[in-house]
Amino acid sequence: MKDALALSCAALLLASGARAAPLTVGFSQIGAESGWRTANTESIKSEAAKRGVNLRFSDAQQKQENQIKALRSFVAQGVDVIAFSPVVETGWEPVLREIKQAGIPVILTDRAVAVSDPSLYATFIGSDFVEEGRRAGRWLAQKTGGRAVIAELVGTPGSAPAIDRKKGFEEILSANPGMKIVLSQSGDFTRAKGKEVMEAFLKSPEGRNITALFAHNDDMALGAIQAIEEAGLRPGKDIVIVSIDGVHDAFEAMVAGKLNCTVECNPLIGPQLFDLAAAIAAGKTVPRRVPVDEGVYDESQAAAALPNRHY
Ligand code: GYE
Repeated sequence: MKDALALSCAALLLASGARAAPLTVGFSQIGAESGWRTANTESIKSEAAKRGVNLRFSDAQQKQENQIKALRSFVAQGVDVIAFSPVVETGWEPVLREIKQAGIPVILTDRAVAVSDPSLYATFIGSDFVEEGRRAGRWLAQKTGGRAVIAELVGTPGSAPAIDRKKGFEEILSANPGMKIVLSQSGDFTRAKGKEVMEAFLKSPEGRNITALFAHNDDMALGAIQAIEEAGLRPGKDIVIVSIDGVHDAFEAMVAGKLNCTVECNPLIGPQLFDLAAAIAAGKTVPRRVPVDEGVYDESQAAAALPNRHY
């Protein structure tokens, strides 16, 4: 009854030529851990401003507890739609149930959650991280002729991209017995941690034999490149490096011959996010899963592609 009334009011407003109230969207962002994340935030904020969406934006500084607090405050504020990029996959059911009870639709952006009740969110817009891991693995298999002693810089533990990228990459390794991961540790998707962990890798006994590095994102690869150079080795030559995201600095590193390949993960999802939010708020049915378009770029394509990179 309440819904029907709200709908007829909206219809009346539209018929009278008046503009409906702007959409209020609460967005809980993970943090600012990488170039990818900065571009993602910028895409969401600028698209909201362009469309006149009333955006309540909250930065969780990479802490799940801060995200949960932000989500609860969006419920208290009675926003129209809640969107968030979950830092890790698990631990969301209680707060998602509270949001559902308040009747507010949820859009997951970028990262997925593991929940047993699929009705706890309306849709998920983001990349296929397993496929990104496969793409990195396939590229490395081709580049090395299927022979590589690999160090792996893993993303944030428990996060969807860290779990899925590893899974996709290892799928390719299982078909290539000459490729092995000998070192694997989290660099938390940041440049500083990527550098620190790579330094430790290079000092370890296994580290002396590394011929390749798989980093779950560009920022960790960029940090590792510094560590490799400081250890007197040539990144991109002595150690072949493949990472994921496709941020501007990664393209520059490829042009400089220090990074060999980046698998694109597109952060510019603001327009698709607010299309979905508007459709859901208008009571339309939307797909459960909305993918993002992406490619793979190696060093031979970097210089030509660089001027057109928007993040
Ligand atoms: O690859 C990484 C960021 O969730 C896809 O998070 C995102 C990942 C991205 O910190 O750079």
